[in-house]
Amino acid sequence: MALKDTLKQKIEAHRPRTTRLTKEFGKVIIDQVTIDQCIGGARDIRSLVTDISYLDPQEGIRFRGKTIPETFEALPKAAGSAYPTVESFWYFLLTGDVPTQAQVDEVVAEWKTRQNVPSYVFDAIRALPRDSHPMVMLSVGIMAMQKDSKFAAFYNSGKFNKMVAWESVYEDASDIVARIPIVAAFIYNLKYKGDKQIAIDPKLDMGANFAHMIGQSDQYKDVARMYFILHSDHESGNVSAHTTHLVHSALSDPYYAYSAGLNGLAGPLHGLANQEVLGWIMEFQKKLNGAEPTKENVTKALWDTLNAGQVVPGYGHAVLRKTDPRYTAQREFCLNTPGLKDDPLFKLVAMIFETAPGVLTEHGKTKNPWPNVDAQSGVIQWYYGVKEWDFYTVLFGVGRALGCMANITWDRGLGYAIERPKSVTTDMLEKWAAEGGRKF
Ligand code: CMX
Repeated sequence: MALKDTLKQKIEAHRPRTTRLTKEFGKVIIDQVTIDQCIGGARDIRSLVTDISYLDPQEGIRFRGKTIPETFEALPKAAGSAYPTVESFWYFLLTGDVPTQAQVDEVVAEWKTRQNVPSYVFDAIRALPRDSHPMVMLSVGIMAMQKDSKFAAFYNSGKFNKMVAWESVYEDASDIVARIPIVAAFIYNLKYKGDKQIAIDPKLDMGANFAHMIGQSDQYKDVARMYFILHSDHESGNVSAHTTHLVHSALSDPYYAYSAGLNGLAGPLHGLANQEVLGWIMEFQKKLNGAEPTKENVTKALWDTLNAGQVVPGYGHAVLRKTDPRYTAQREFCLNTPGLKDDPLFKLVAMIFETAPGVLTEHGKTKNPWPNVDAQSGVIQWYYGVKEWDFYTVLFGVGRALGCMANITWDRGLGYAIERPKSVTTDMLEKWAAEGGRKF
């Protein structure tokens, strides 16, 4: 059965569960909110629902109930590769089912029909100053495509119907995930390769085609597949996923929503941390002035950063309390790739991994001294020659589109409400503090 038909069945079967929870159990209490959480970024407050992924603080992410190794193991692999195609992962994220090879082939074929990025999108990006950040270019590229939003057209048609609205979100979402690697490759070639563009190869799956379009080797095809899958989704509370969900909750279409999500991903405490990690490493190497990195000089560099009041990029997490399994998956990729495991940059990152948790623990501020996804990702890109590290967050953004788009398709399918938490004043907090809590 085609992906959209399978999804229709799944959404319709799921709807009564959501309806029953709100109608029969809507007043059941599942959490409480402290002043710390109110001032401190709503940390840990259970107020979002998704079945697409779940982040356990100790174990890390599960996509549709599967850990990263289980996901890679279960999904059909790209021809001649140890990694699944991004298209098979998309099917899995949307439906929770491991697709057959025939179902994957259908998605690959479907994405081909959606990859035709209008020329005005490229014109809009080209009109930006060439030294604009590539995340600005990506966000503008997504916004420029909004004109053709099928969801917006459906809303404006006068025939808008909540029960089927998800179908036009699915159409936009599928267009976005199929087109975003094409836009990203365009930005790469525009910014760093003198605007020498490479045409789509219609024979290739998404990851392989992205590798081809940025002029990469065959080996990089698996890097792209792995990278986009690993960065796809991290439940709903992170800045990019939450922003996308929030903006779409006002029935802004997927283009408005994901452009906003990308703007959040571009923050240094979120996705931009992968660029910051490489920047930090390069600065450190400059200071070494040709000397070998050692545990001692890495420790000193970490303390210099902390004593300057800065964060160590790639370390810490708002939810995780152990090494991010996305870090581990990339580290294993490095260890299993001859050449990469002996690469000096990989060795340095491995030494930071040995050193930083101890330094951060001694520093005593962060609740999680372990590395996150961003600590390892740049090394792989660098090794394969993608050395323009301000581009790394764009790669994150291509992957993150999968999770954000799958989530808002389900948001509409289940008719989730416009998001509108309540704010309070400082006077109110002081009053409740004096009274030992708010009286209900
Ligand atoms: N280096 C130095 N200090 C850190 C730190 C780090 N890597 N991580 C956290 N801290 C500090 C915080 O800044 C905070 O300090 P203040 O009390 O002075 O404000 C304190 O430790 C407590 O923070 P926390 O509760 O452990 O962490 P938060 O949930 O507030 O923030 C995160 C989480 C990721 C923003 C933070 O760990 C951080 O800034 N890390 C570095 C940037 C980074 O790698 N971001 C990428 C995260 C993954 C992603 O989204 O891509």
